[in-house]
Amino acid sequence: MTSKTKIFGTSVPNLPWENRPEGCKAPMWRYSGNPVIPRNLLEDSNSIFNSAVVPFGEGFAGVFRCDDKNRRMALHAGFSKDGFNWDIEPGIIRFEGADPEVGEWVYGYDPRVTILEDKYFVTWCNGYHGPTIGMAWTTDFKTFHQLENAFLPYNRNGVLFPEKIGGRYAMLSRPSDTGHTSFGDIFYSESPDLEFWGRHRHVMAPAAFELSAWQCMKIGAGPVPIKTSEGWLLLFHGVLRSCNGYVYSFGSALLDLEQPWKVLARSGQYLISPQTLYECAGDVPNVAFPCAALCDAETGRIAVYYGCADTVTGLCFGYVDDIVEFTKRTNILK
Ligand code: BMA
Repeated sequence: MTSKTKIFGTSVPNLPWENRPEGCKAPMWRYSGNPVIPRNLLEDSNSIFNSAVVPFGEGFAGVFRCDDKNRRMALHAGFSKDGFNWDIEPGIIRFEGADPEVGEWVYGYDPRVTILEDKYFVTWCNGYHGPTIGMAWTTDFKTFHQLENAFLPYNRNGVLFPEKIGGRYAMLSRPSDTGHTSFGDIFYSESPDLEFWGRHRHVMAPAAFELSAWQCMKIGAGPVPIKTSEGWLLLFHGVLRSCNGYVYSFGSALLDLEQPWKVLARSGQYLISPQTLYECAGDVPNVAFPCAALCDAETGRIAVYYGCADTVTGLCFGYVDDIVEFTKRTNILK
């Protein structure tokens, strides 16, 4: 099958995949074997979720958020031949080479991995007098070279674009506070060298409650944006404050290819909201939090890894054509 929407990227014919279940009309559907990664894959893990994977060698590699049984948040490398069965290293990633001021490990969570030029860049929520965006690169998922933090605290959901835009490196992020932030807009920043970030631009605010309640309290970028002929396809999480706490769902937006702070379309409906038992029950109930997408440019297939209830990792699937059509059909922008 060839898609109408072109994905500018590589073919990943072996991406983990399951066909759309019979009778399902939704643009994305869940893997029947979810959760794809259980909470106790490591002997000492309390939970494994909000994690990032990329094609690597003949298979896949990733950076995983594993909270341990002390409930400390840390990052672990992992490898897989098929994207379903993962071997996660029991030891936490020790980032090397940073200025000691920045390199002192406090905590790390919610990683993203971007393939950029000839390296794999990791961005994550890094403890430095509060949460901010940590950065490192690797070529083998064994040695990780740490860079300066991209921003001042407090910030979360730093997501690096997979190429320079207008001659500069580009990142989305979500300024926040020290705690369970009750606000949050997505911003765009540029850098000439991956160290100094500026030219900050506003991308999206939460939606009006009356328009799209699942994303009315705060929003944050999810997986690395996917470059398509219709714009950058961004999956993002949105939060609703219910009488029973926060509810995390995710939807989609299309951003201008040259000026990604300009939003072309934004879904009013969610793609996935917490509905299954593993999304609704766990350490933090009612959370679907995407951090990675594998795409096969050849067929337009997309596989998304998302954290479920801050406890396990789920996998869901869709075609780029259906997700782009859905984004436009349910668009809430005037
Ligand atoms: C956010 C982050 C995520 C988490 C979510 C729900 O603020 O801490 O890691 O999945 O809350 O608890």
